[in-house]
Amino acid sequence: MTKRRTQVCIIGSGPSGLLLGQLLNGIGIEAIILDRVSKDYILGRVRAGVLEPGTVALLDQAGVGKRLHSEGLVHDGFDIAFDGTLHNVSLKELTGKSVTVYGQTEVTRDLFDAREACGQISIHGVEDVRPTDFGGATPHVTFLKDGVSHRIDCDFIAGCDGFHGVSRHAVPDEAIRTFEKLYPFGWLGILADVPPVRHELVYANHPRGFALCSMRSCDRSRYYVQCSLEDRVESWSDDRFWDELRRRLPDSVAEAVTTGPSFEKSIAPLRSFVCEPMRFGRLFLVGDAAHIVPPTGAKGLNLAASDVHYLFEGLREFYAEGSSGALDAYSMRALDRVWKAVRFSWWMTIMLHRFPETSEFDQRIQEAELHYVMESPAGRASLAENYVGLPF
Ligand code: RFL
Ligand code: PHB
Repeated sequence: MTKRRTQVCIIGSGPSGLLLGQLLNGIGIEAIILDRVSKDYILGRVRAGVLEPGTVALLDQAGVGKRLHSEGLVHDGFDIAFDGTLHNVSLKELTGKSVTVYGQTEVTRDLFDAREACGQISIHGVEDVRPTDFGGATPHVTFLKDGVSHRIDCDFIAGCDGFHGVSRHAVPDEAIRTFEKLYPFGWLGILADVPPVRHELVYANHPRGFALCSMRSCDRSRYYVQCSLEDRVESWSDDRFWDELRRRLPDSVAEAVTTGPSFEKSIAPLRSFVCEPMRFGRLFLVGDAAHIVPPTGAKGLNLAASDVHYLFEGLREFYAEGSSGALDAYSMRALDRVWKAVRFSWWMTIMLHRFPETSEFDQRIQEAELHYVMESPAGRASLAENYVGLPF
């Protein structure tokens, strides 16, 4: 068994792990990052697209904001479509803030580049990763790489290994509580190199189901339609997808959609999940390892960023001042913001999707909610305040 030592062992090289690593590097704290898959595999995942201003500020703090500011698209609002009409939500007027459309793939690429430039150690292709002894003062992580056993001793373990990772499962059942809600549908998403239909996002509520028009750049579009959980990607030809998308949009928008061949097509189920607490001795869960939200509120990546902020502040204080106050507060501070984003994502999801077997009463309630939110200045302000992200 080979042995080494670091200050923070980070499990997972997604946006949470990489961002935490970069912030720590900026103040001279050493971290080793482990991931079971390769960098190319991670960069091949198509996920989030909308960054809150707080996330952008944190990426700036980590020194990786340059390309984001030159290539990201600043959006001052978005549209909600229902009853065949577009209703604009002006984030700028309602909150004074904007969001930035810049794909998670690009955020991750920038973080990988920065990590390579600073020469910190990342190990990919690891197996059988085990966070161990985190209840005491001498935690360590063991893993296999190319059949050889390794051990990393550290001060802290950051479990940034996503919903299917090992960190959460390393915690004894009696020490953790989980909360989960599954939604009876998924999102079928495509990427295509065609200009976006509008310069801002369109979230559409339609009798045939939800649809979302998003983008990655001025010539790359990201579109989604609500689909059944039984649907298979193979049964959705590009033509079928474009037809279905256009049917769910107001006529004026549908007519303006530019179609073309898709180069990515996938189905994601929708889920809300939270585990409590998010800290177990010297093991901290961060991002999707601790919580999942349906993508309707565009919150998953942004919540990962706020967790990273709280943990980074705790570690900074610990190493600079020898105080564990902010580390002790990590779980409480993170969960307070997590539950508010879980609530917002759930609310956007139930307001905008068609549920199988909805009663006429529930349908009328959904319609009344949409009308109320869009007509009431207080309703719009609440929507906008949550969409740009609550403070952290
Ligand atoms: P990630 O990105 O899942 O990264 C976790 C990393 O941990 C590694 N890993 C392990 N490493 C070592 N040992 C193990 N045993 C390991 N198990 C796992 C994995 O290989 C991976 O590299 O979690 P992180 O960093 O917390 O980041 C969270 C975000 O990725 C996530 O919240 C968002 O992408 C969620 N999400 C979306 N969020 C939005 O804000 N807007 C969106 O439009 C949006 N679309 C999506 C999404 C998530 C999706 N998933 C999870 C399939 C669309 C999809 C399809
Ligand atoms: C995306 O561009 O992938 C995206 C944008 C907004 C959402 C969800 C996904 O709410």
